[in-house]
Amino acid sequence: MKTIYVLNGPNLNLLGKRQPEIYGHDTLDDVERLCQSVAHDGFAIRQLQSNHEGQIVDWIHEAREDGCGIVINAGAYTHTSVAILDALNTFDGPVIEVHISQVHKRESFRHHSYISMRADGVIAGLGLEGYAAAVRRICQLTQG
Ligand code: DHK
Repeated sequence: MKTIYVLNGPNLNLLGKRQPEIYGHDTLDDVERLCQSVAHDGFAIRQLQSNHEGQIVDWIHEAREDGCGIVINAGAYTHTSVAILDALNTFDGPVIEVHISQVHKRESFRHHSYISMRADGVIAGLGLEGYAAAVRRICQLTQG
């Protein structure tokens, strides 16, 4: 079994409750169910969420050992975290960056992403479908 890490950063634990006009009404449990439903046979989803930068770094290190790919929505750390970029640069498999909202239509501080400097794909504004597309892409890239 190959494991795809689906990592979520700060405030995404409140998905479904937080600013639903931007992030929608679905929850992180819905994200996990969706990812599991689109993962090809032979792939497992390990979805995790933390409000703490170092915890996300630790999970990326864990993925170095156990993961075939990483889907990451680092929340606000996307725009600030060199530490998460450095951690992703230690990971050999594909990395897909996801944003639920269309960050480029929003405040200018959301237009820059440190994670994009490492990501093999970037998805923004597709809502939860972005996670599904990212999982499908990692399955394609690492199958066989
Ligand atoms: C989620 C967040 O929490 C924000 O800080 C990002 C991202 C956008 C999203 O669209 O999923 O700026």
